[in-house]
Amino acid sequence: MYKILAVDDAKDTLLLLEFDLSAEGYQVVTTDAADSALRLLEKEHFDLILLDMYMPGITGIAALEVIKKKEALQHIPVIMLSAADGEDEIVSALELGADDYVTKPYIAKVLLARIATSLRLMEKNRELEMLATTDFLTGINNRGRFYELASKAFTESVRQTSELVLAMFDIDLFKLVNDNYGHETGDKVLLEYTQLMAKVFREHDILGRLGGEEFAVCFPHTAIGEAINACERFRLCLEQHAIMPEKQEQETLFVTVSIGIASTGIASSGLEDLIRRADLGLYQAKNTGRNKIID
Ligand code: GH3
Ligand code: MG
Ligand code: MG
Ligand code: MG
Repeated sequence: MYKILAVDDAKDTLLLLEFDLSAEGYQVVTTDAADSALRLLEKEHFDLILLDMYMPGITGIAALEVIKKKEALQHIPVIMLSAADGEDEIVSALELGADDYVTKPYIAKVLLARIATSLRLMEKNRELEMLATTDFLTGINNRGRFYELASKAFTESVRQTSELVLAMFDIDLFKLVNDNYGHETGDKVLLEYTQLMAKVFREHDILGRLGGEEFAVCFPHTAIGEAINACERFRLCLEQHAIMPEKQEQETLFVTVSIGIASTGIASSGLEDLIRRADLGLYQAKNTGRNKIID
């Protein structure tokens, strides 16, 4: 059920909105001031906001600006509601990021149709965002999304002077898996590998598939020793994890992984430098026998 926040200083408008939206099957929360609306938005999730333009205190327009600047809120569709139908007002609301504009007194049928349209677009955007940021085969962050999240975590770690660790993973001799067991089994290995990763690492560690059989994990607020322990746990789990090939006559198979690790602990000049050092470790792991971690 979609949850809509209706904000208007006129009590009669709120009553009408509550009646019309509930009748349509929406969950409605109403409030008569922008500041309390902003507080509600901090605490609860809403799918859409109906926002009056003119209210005493913070105006709807000012609240709209705040909402559209906040990363956590800017994706929520906002429909402005106002008795004012001056063209400049409509244009400025839309320019500030309002998704639609409805004049009061509103016609229930039209308002409901516009709400449905905004919700449909929001769902489409969500779906597109998911497709653009998720790796299709494994369902974890793709390369672009991983670097976006790692970069944010890096900036945060600099601000808080807390340690951040980056680890690069490359499955050993993976080409042989494809050659000996077929591409489908190769895909199955990648999938089980990812599931194992998700199980071993913590919720707030950032996982990503960089491409092919290359993965990365970013550990925010983590000391290098802790990250090495976690990676070692993963390396051992993987080594012991038996995978059933697609063709049943073939024997179970095992894969191993090589890992390079770098930390912001030793004077780090940026995320690129961290990646370069982790890559260097990975390269050394590959060149000195594989199935190991080098920091
Ligand atoms: P190394 O230990 O040196 O990393 O050897 P390797 O065989 O793992 O390295 P190489 O880079 O030569 O081979 C990677 C292979 O990964 C080649 C490619 O066919 C395979 N691969 C990449 N993406 C996928 C995928 O999505 N599915 C499957 N099944 N195989 C993939
Ligand atoms: Mg008003
Ligand atoms: Mg590779
Ligand atoms: Mg490899």
